[in-house]
Amino acid sequence: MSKHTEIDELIQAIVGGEAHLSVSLAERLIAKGLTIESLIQDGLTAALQSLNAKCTNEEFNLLEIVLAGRAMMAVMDNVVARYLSPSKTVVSEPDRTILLGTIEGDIHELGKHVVKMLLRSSGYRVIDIGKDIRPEEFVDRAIQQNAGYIGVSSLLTPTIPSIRRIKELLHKAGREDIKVIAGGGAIQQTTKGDLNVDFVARSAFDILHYLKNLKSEA
Ligand code: B12
Repeated sequence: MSKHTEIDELIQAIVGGEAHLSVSLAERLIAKGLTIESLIQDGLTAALQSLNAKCTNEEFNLLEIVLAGRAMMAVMDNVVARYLSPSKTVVSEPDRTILLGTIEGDIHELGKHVVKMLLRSSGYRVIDIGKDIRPEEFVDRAIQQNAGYIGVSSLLTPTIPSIRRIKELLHKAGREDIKVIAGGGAIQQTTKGDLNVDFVARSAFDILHYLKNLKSEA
């Protein structure tokens, strides 16, 4: 069976909420040489995205979406976690510390979990402050925790004004040195100017490339 067909099979298993099957299909794909990046993007994220139509005001199938989310997380915890390099010594310096949360009005957090896992396995100190978080809290907590970065996740378009506020508040506090990175479905078509942030990540891996580039520029 081609890798392409097997990814489709994995997508079907996740959409069907079959956690055990999803884990074994993902393991087989990795054993055949699929990269972790492709597993996350073309398998896990694509599976959840295909549930788009089940998550509208007209049709809202909570059970189906929740089961698919669990199957996705089972693959993250049982397969992806094993293949990511074990977290190196975590340094709590600002340029290795990221405060991560989902913006106010939004309770989506599967994408945030993926980002957290990837960053931690790359040696970053990640402070996850949860979902439905006010811009003020992002800023206060980032300052308290001595974080060099704020990672803000959003899957709902109406949250954009709140995202824009984070940088305004940082400016008021005289802390524009803290960089704001936004990611998540709702904002992938926007620019950093639209969101008033330093970087818009198109995927969880994008933030790793961004941080690496910043380091090599420094
Ligand atoms: C799962 C899901 C839910 C679940 C969430 C479960 C959970 N615990 O997270 C539940 C059922 C609760 C839910 C609820 C709702 N949902 Co919903 N949901 C989805 C769905 C199907 C998948 C999202 C998902 O988890 N994808 C998988 C993850 C891995 O992908 P991701 O989040 O995009 O993350 C990737 C990247 O974007 C990136 N990333 C994400 N965040 C960040 C942050 C940083 C810093 C970085 C660097 C990267 C990054 O990393 C990830 C991996 O690459 C989407 C459909 C879609 N097309 O996305 C709708 C969707 C997001 N939902 C939608 C809606 C409308 C709702 C509801 C309002 C529905 C309702 N009628 O109540 C409520 C929202 C309630 C609220 N106040 O938040 C809309 C949003 C439309 C819009 N643009 O505003 C969508 C797009 C569906 C649609 N019909 O269009 N939903």
